[in-house]
Amino acid sequence: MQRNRIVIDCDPGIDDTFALILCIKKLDVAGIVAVGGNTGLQFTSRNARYVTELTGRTDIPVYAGYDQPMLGNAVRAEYVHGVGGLGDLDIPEPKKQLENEHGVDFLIRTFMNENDVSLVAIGPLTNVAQALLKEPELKKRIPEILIMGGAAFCGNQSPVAEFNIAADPEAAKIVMESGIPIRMFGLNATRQNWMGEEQVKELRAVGNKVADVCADLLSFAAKMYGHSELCDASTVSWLIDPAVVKKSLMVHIDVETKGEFTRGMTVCDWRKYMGEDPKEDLSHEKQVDADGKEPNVEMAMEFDKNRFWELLVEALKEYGK
Ligand SMILES: [Ca+2]
Repeated sequence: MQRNRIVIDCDPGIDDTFALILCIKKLDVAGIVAVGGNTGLQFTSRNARYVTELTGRTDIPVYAGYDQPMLGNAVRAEYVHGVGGLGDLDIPEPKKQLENEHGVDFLIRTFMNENDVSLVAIGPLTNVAQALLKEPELKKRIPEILIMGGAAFCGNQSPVAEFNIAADPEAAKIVMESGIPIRMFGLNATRQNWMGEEQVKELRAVGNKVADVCADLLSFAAKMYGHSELCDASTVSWLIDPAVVKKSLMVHIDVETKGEFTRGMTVCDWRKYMGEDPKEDLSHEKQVDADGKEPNVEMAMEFDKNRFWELLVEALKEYGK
């Protein structure tokens, strides 16, 4: 079932900002919760408020959640997003204030009282896991979580772990084992979306303030790394236009929390797919799934980056001149 009303838990972040801009224009955003991730909570919660001002939607409440992961030290990605999280943008201190309620309490209040709201989680899963621990009934109330995180194969924070999961593996494990239907957009899908200087020009051509900020952010990423995958924006586009994901597979995923080399890995059980598709199978023979665990995640496998780009540019044009 396609739902339009969402709550976004995020750590803006360059690609989070694109995701917020897309969602605010195309969906009904009930609230935004900030989490520490790409950078510290002081910046992610500021940046979320900045985006509501940029988009003229200061009516959307912004909440601060947790800054630190459930265990261990915080992992940051300031080398990707800049210390303040928005590249080299010099953003004004927002006039909009944070809500007084804690982000976790907002998540609990919203999902315990409202039906048909989807949860979009595009940062470390700390807030979501803390909410599930604080209110055990919550797992029966959240109809779906769309997650940017994990990887079918290769990681980025480590050879096997993706950043959002590696930043709080215990939280990811709690969410993954909650029984809540999960759609996951991992690195295997984001890596199909390479946006660079060519796309910066297209964003500039839109000619409004929101698109200009997007152009500045993408330009920062393109200068640093040659491209951006716009991971979080790619992820939320799945909610707005399901056809951007051309193929997805139901798979059982466990989160590794202990491994010497593999902490934060999303361990995907592909055994039942072996023998079906040579792209996902080197053995070409069906393997026995000895664990018999049911799939708990719908994982994006093939992404239509052209369709995504059309959707993004269309949304930016809708912000007007
Ligand atoms: Ca993010």
